[in-house]
Amino acid sequence: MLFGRRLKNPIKIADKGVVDWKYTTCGYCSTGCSIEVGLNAEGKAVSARGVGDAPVNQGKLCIKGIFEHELFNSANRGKTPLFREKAIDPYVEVPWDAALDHTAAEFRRIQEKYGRDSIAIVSTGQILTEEFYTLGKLTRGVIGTNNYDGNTTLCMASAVSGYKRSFGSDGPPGCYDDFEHTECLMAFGSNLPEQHPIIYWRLKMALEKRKFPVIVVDPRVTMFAQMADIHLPVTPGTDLVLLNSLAHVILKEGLADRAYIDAHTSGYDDFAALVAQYDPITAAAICGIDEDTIRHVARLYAKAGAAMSIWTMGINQSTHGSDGVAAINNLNLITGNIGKPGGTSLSITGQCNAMGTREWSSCSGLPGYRALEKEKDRETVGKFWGVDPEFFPKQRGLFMTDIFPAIETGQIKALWLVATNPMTSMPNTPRIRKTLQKLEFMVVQDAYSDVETTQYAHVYLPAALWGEKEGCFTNTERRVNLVRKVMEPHGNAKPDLWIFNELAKRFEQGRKMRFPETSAGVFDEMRELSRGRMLDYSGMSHDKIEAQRGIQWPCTDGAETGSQRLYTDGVFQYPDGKAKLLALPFIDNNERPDQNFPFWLNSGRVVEHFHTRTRTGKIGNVNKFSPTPYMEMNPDSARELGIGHMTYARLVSRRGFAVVLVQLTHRVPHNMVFIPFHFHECVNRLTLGLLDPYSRQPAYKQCAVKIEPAADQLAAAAANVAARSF
Ligand SMILES: Nc1nc2c(c(=O)[nH]1)N[C@H]1C(S)=C(S)[C@@H](COP(=O)(O)OP(=O)(O)OC[C@H]3O[C@@H](n4cnc5c(=O)[nH]c(N)nc54)[C@H](O)[C@@H]3O)O[C@H]1N2
Ligand SMILES: Nc1nc2c(c(=O)[nH]1)N[C@H]1C(S)=C(S)[C@@H](COP(=O)(O)OP(=O)(O)OC[C@H]3O[C@@H](n4cnc5c(=O)[nH]c(N)nc54)[C@H](O)[C@@H]3O)O[C@H]1N2
Ligand code: SF4
Ligand SMILES: [Mo]
Repeated sequence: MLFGRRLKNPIKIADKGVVDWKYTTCGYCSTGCSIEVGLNAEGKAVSARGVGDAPVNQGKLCIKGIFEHELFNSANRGKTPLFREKAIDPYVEVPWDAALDHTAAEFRRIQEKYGRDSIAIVSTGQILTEEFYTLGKLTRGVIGTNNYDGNTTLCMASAVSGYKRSFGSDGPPGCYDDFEHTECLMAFGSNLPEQHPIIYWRLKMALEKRKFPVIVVDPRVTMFAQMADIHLPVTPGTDLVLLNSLAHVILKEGLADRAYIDAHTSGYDDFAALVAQYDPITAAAICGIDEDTIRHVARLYAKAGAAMSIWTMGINQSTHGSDGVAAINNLNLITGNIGKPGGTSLSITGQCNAMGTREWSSCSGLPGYRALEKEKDRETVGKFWGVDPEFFPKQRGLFMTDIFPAIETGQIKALWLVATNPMTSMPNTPRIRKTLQKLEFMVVQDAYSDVETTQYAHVYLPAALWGEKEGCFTNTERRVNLVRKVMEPHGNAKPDLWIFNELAKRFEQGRKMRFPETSAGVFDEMRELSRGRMLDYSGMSHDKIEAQRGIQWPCTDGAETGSQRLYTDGVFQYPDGKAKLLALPFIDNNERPDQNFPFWLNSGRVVEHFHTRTRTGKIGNVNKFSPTPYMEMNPDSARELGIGHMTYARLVSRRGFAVVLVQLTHRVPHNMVFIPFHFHECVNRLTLGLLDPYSRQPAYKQCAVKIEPAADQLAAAAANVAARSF
């Protein structure tokens, strides 16, 4: 007799006819998985697989990575530059020369008429590091506007700011290997299983070998919260109160690491005086976590031999984003958990190369974590590039979130968007639409011609996508990995590096400077500029990076490989070598639910989609699992309002309204709804986006809405379909 599998049809893996596998690095999230793309005999990309000996993903990929090769042939890729005189005219196709000549001429005209800073450049966390470096050189050294920033202000700015305030520099100090050593993990506002599935898999692997407590702080019962040992459903926007209270208990009960505090930190007295005010009873009333649980978690964390914290957007996207990050750093400093295996403060980054832009794009300063404010840094970079240091501004200009209001007031007349789609991703998009219509000149440089912003632009420049060009990405654990060119660019699209170099040639100053044509040439410049610095790249080369499947900085010249952790010697980047313990009072400044707008509106992501869906919305094998904008709503609140499962509801905020399909679930509490932000004309029509005072990052996760059943369900369904199409 035959049993089991032998009775069933054997599993057949279709032979896709792969004749060549090409090494590259995933272009979606910051996990940094090594991928191989399979090409068939005709040179078509037909498959993708994880790289088995890659330290990050060890052969695994998430659903986005598995189907990433399908991007090469996805719909509505930009094929050729587009141009129109007025933003209401139809576009015409033009050759590259014409598009670039016109762009450079318009930039010059506008700068001559309104001043150097009347042009704004907003980039991304999704192009290659060599491209970031070159865009920085073009912006800082040639075009010379100070209003230059990236979408990382929507994403990582609070982490950057918190790291700088605590440690004297940006740079996540830990690594994934810390899961193997930690004795307690606390995650704040991070939905790791969906947003960083392979980092989550690393955590699960560590937990299979050795049990340690996992504590998840999130107002929603996410997939991560469901697997946690302790879930703390914090009141939105009050993590800072919880963190101050944890510190309160640790100090009061004598659980702090006094030796570490004395040797490696400053500011203890002010910090201790501040947290003394956050006793668990007072804190519980604000943050919604009961006093006993606060005490229990504080003891668990402080008594663990090594404890680590990770966090993502639940912390960063808040009016206390930067303070929240600094408070997490405080927690780890007072327990001696920085720079040791399993003890760290690890910001989980967002986009594939959000780290690359922080390190090299010059958005907030100069390359290699240099500051515009420092004369020595201006001189070093000026000399290296062949630019008069006096040409550089002496402090950073506007953040992305301040650039749009400056367009409204007429201070900024031209905007160049590189790989970002603010018409869907910025808060309060009805206002962004009106803002973009005020521009005299706008350029969109994107891999897709149907990106919503193209509707408001004068010039569209089609960019080559990940895998159609070569260069580096840096991931969450500071690992520099290599994207090899797998495929020729689609149609007449060009790599961003080529576009930046061609534009540089169209300015007199650019012709005097050196702009290497190849990304390896650019990488050589970065190596030189990084030599001896914290983010030392001097021991890396493209080939060495590929051979090791990624190298963590610092990697000094001659070193065999990189370094897993920062601050292992307890020496920080402040002049006195000490980290700062910061006193962080909580100021309740969010828009909160009230009688008129009784629900918290929370927003975030789902595993299948990436951001504004320009890519994942076109990959059938991904889109089919999450094709429709929807809202998570608590069944009890829905019943009270007469709203049924899978019916449409109308949400109203003080900014606007949106119609969404309702999914009833206890994942969200009674007074909260959650909407993935991936869909155009949906959640960001409602969001307020109050800004963090340090990082200028919007508080996307907290605003107030009211909800009613949609009167006309058929019309609502039609609107819903429109929101998911391109
Ligand atoms: N599939 C997929 N993966 C991605 C992305 C994607 O678009 N799709 N994007 C990448 C990028 S750029 C980023 S930045 C990351 C984002 O990764 P995550 O930050 O993990 O994802 P989000 O869903 O935005 O938000 C995480 C959680 O924050 C919680 N939250 C809301 N308010 C609060 C609060 O006040 N306190 C706390 N503690 N938590 C709160 C939300 O309930 C939500 O569950 O993901 C990256 N990975
Ligand atoms: N409500 C709400 N809003 C949010 C968030 C939230 O949690 N809630 N999260 C925020 C966060 S964390 C982020 S990071 C932002 C993301 O916001 P955006 O940056 O606006 O989102 P993307 O869709 O990733 O836009 C990137 C664009 O780059 C293009 N692109 C991809 N690769 C390349 C390339 O190599 N070259 C060029 N030139 N173009 C390329 C893509 O086609 C896409 O149009 O959204 C923010 N908005
Ligand atoms: S986890 Fe992130 S980097 Fe890895 S395959 Fe998925 S999207 Fe790509
Ligand atoms: Mo992000």
